[in-house]
Amino acid sequence: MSLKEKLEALKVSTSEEIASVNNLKELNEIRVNTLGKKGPITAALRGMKDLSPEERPVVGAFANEIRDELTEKIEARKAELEIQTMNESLASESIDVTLPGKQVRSGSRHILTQTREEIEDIFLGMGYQVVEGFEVESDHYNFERMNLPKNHPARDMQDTFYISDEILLRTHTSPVQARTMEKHDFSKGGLRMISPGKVFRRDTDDATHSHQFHQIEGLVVDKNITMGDLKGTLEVLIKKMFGEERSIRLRPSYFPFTEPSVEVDVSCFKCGGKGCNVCKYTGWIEVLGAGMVHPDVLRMSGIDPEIYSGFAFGLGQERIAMLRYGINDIRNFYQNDLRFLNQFKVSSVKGE
Ligand code: 2NL
Repeated sequence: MSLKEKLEALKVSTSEEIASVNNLKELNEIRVNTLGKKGPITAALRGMKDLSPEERPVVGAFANEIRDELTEKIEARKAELEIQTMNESLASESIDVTLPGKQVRSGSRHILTQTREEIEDIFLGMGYQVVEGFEVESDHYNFERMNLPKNHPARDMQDTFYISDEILLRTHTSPVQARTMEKHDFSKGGLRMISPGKVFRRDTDDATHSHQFHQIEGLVVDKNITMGDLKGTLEVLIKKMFGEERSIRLRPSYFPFTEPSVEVDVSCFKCGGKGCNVCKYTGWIEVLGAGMVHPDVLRMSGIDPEIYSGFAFGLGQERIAMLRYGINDIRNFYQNDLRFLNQFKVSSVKGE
């Protein structure tokens, strides 16, 4: 058999093999065995040195032709087999798009957080700043600067968590206001602020008392601030929290840090003021305490009470939420019972 005949036979047998092969691995083996360095075509091209100079270009061209033809056939078969492999895997790997999806269990802001944010929004809308401070405070800022004398019962070990003689867990958020007041630059205008946060009192927990609760205090100091400003501001707050139909009432009271001091009542939102079990047949419900900032408290923060005056108030977030939602045990807020919390579930995306 001449070299040309051998090459012709190789072309025929390899073409048959390519056509009948059924996977990419075997096809690759054919390519390596036929066209590779150790394959018959390479060998044929090497054997040309034994041919006559006339035959050499003819056989060389023929060998190249066969190599190109087989390469093309292998590439074409490779493309076919790739599509076939893909179709087979698509057929075996099916997905059921009708299966129900995995449920996403979303959380929600706690009802006390919702209450705080609602109150913050009301005051932000009136140009107040929201200021947070320390939960661990000094006796000086917590009591002394609020005009509570050394022998005042609130300063007793029985009522306050002391860390040392001078350091304690704050019993109200007033120290935040004292710290803000003394830093405020009144040449740039008055101060309008609220301070929300945790406060601590040495109480035995029951349905209406907790040793730790959440307070929001408010403070306005400027020239010409009057009791009228206090009443108008609290009326806005209370109507937004309890309904536009509500009215408020101020009763005289006493706090060491305000003079005069008042307790603030809202007209009963259940009976409208006629008298019922919620308002204990008085028509009114006490919601917070307030007053005009005591001149000594202003003076201790470096503010001249002859030029400036102010009002302040303090409310319990728990009390407001208990009244609004008819919650009768303060401990519900802290037990993380989902049956309680889920009653106040709202979308975690604000405004949705
Ligand atoms: C309550 C109600 C109140 C204040 C808090 C306050 C803060 C400064 C100056 C004066 Cl910096 N007062 N806060 C005033 C009145 C009432 O809380 O029932 N407290 C026992």
